[in-house]
Amino acid sequence: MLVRIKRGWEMPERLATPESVNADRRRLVQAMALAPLLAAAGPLLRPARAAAEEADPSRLLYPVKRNDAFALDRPLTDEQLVTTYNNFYEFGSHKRISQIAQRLPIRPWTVRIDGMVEQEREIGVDDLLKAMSLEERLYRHRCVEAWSMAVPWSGFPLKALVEFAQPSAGAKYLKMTSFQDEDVAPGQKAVWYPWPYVEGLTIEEATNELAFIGTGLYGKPMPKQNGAPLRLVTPWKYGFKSVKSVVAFTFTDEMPKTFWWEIAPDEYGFWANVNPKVDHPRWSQASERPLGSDERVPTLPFNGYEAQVAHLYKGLEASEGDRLYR
Ligand SMILES: Nc1nc2c(c(=O)[nH]1)N[C@H]1C(S)=C(S)[C@@H](COP(=O)(O)O)O[C@H]1N2
Ligand SMILES: [Mo]
Repeated sequence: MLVRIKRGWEMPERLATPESVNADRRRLVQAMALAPLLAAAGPLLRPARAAAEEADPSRLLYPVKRNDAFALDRPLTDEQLVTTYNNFYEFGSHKRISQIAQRLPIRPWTVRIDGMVEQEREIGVDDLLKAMSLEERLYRHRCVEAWSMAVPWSGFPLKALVEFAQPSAGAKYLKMTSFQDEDVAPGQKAVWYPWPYVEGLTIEEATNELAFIGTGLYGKPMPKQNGAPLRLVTPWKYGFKSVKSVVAFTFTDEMPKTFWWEIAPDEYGFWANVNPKVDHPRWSQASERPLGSDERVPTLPFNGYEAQVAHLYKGLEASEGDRLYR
């Protein structure tokens, strides 16, 4: 995804390269200027970082037991890549946000459960973690920009949170909202984006066995750049559905207006199911580049999860058509 002045939209990495190269060059020049200072400050900075890591009270919960029902057809992506190549527009519209994302305070972290529920409530993330049974799952992830990864998430089924929330019978959608704090996240000063980042699922999708709330990665608490302390994981959909650092789960009978849909409704819709046969208006979705590889591999229908989720969309093909796949 790439921003030009007053307008945001996504591009394949290939086309985005010229601008990100310029931005990287600027950062490189800045980094070179700062290098001697940083080297001197290194010993001072390190204890602060260690203290921040120790401050995550969930660290003792990990690693959690792997659920072997969710296996992979490909090797896991290198952890170093997964934690340094990120999309998190709150911290910048490029991939190298892992350092600046460390600014995000993740404790205390309160999650609001509201809208069409038995009773609206707020719960601290550590109490929520205690109420849920954590497991590890190996999932594929396919970004709409045509790069992909395969990672071990820790967390709990979204279905368990829906049951915990006790939605009323009329609720049709679950809307998920990310944090908003422009003092922490400089990207949120870009007023042409419809902050906060919002995503949504139908209740049927949210209670499908694949829908997952990620709270950890590679047997450790979720890194901030990957969406600490909790983020959605919907592996059969394009990655932009998997909203990070969620602060509110809202049950509603209206289809939520999602972040990328508001920016470019013809390119990034509500459904966003992976389909190699339906191209993005500006590039092919037939193949993808696994992070860490130079070779492209074919993209699979529903990102390889057709058996688990295709039935969710059977009745919708006639009315929604290609909108199911972008
Ligand atoms: N709040 C928020 N969530 C987000 C995004 C974002 O910019 N902000 N980017 C999305 C996109 S496009 C992708 S591909 C994944 C990337 O997740 P990762 O950095 O853990 O690989 O996060 C998704 N969730
Ligand atoms: Mo993405």
